[in-house]
Amino acid sequence: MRILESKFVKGFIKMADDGYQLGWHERNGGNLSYRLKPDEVQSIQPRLNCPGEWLEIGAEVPGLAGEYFLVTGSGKYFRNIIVDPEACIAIIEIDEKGVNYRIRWGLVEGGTPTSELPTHLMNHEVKKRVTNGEHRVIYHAHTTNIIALTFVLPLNDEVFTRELWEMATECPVVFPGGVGVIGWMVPGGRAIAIKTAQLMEKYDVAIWAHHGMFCSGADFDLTFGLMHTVEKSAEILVKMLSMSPHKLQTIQPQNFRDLAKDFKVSLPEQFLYEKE
Ligand code: 2HA
Ligand code: ZN
Repeated sequence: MRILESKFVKGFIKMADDGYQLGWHERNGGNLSYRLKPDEVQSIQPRLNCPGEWLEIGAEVPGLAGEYFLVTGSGKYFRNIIVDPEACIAIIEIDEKGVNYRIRWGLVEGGTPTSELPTHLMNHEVKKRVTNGEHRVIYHAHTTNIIALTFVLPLNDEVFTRELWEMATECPVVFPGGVGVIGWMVPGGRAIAIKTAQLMEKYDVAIWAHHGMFCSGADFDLTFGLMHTVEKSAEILVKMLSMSPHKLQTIQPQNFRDLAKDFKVSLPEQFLYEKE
């Protein structure tokens, strides 16, 4: 099967372009990665390039030994992915120890995988384990409204989750586990990868203060939909706070408990605290 005609590559490119169209990927902002299924690796195997040299990931991910990922390239612009995917994205293979990778397809004009490769792969390793292999997509975007909120809300999981849940009834159903938040850190390295992966043990959404968001999911639709829902809710909160610092009415803790029962989701009580 020609790589660019594979369903997973088409889905990846569409998702990247959808994010660009929504304004989440200025310049080279954001990155995306997908863990291939064994039958997808098999279907494209004859079209992969001869293995090149092994390069360091910058993190250890033994749980991903031998896996293949489709990833965006470092410094590449999301807006160019749809017009020239082979120059902007790559398929990489992880070695048997989970410490090196090599490029097997793509980045035809040169380059390396996303600068956030340590965070992507550490998140994948956690999610592969805690979801029994179900999650395959990790997505990082510079979502305007979530970033704006990191300047005015306290940087803790409870406040962010609760305020986002209150802004749209669908939110607690779409992300019943809540969202995790980390304070500002230098991006691109192992330290922020470790912190983010810790949040991914528990959440499908991790917010990086003054930077953006990471989402994890089983497929492109679910992961994009999650990012979109969280960011939409943040947009409503920004609008609400711009009109008034106070709510005249809102969704109350007991309303959430009633919703949880009918929609068969479990909402941790940690997020349903009473406000003064
Ligand atoms: O430039 O978004 O976090 C890519 C990024 C780094
Ligand atoms: Zn970023």
